[in-house]
Amino acid sequence: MRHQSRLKLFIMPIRYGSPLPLRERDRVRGCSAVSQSVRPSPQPSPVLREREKNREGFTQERGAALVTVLLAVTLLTVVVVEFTYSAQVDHHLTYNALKALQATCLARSGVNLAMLALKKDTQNSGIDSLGDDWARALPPLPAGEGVVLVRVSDEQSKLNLNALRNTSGTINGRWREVAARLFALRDLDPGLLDPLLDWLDGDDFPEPRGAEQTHYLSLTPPYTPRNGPLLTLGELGLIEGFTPAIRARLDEVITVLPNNNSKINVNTAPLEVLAALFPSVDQGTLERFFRSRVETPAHGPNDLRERLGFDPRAPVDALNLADVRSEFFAIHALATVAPISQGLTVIVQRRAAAVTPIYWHPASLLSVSEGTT
Ligand SMILES: [Ca+2]
Ligand SMILES: [Ca+2]
Repeated sequence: MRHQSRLKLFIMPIRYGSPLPLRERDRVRGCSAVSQSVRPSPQPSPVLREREKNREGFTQERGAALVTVLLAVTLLTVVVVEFTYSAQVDHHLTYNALKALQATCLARSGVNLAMLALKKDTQNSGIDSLGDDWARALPPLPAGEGVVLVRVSDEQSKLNLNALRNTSGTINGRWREVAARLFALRDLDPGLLDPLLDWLDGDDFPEPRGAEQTHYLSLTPPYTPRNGPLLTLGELGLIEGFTPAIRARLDEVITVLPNNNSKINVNTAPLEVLAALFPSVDQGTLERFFRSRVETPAHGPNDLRERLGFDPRAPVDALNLADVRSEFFAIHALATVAPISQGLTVIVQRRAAAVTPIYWHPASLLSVSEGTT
């Protein structure tokens, strides 16, 4: 019986269709794998080789297509990024242009407001002084999205360079002396006046240290002197010797006006201009007048003569170059519509109750701030 049961157990695993125990089945599979590995591999048929070759070719084509797609995606990404950047730049440019236009319009509105103040001032008194409404420093005025700062200054508080030239084209000796004293007070060589006078006068004969057409035609590039009234203060840069540094030192005491008969307003002129105009008046008297004129401006030639200590009956030539009212003013406007600021300076002429702009130019922020002090 024991032998029969052992034989039965031995026979059972090899019976067809009967399940093998797991351990036995793995052993049989292992033997089969070993037997397969040691079995010599048969030579692939030509059909299999062709199929294998096709499969490799297909794999290579798929790789090339993937690279192409990646390149296309990269290029599209670059184009989209560039387009987005350009769109943003265009947006900022348009935004800034709009704000600049708004700021310019606001600055022009500020100029119109100052012109109205100058027009109304004619109804108040017959004199112009630093105590007038137009001369007051107003706070910045809000308007819509922006703010505008407006200041008015008296152009006749300065020496008008065109007054050095008579209408006939000759040089005015009295104004020449005033200019020479003013240059000296500013620590500038009065010899600088010579090329300026040659630029203004109608002849072609140079002053001792001057320069006429022959000199300017020898420059690179060559140009000819005006031989007439200056059109702008910037024209000084064309005149021999007037470097930017020298022009900067004269900036607060000289101007260019179309009228060569304009006088200096003693109620608004800087102390140096008064000293150049009245060299015979001692410094103490001039300073007392300078300090008192805001509260008590000079009302006319006789009042000025008395306050400066002149003899009531003695002729004083300098009094003929002085005035107590003004015809020319400069309006400085600085408008800001964030983030853009625009500056504007306008020279206006006031006749009776009419105020007319005669010269507009964009002003740098620096020049506007200077005009506001
Ligand atoms: Ca000349
Ligand atoms: Ca000359």
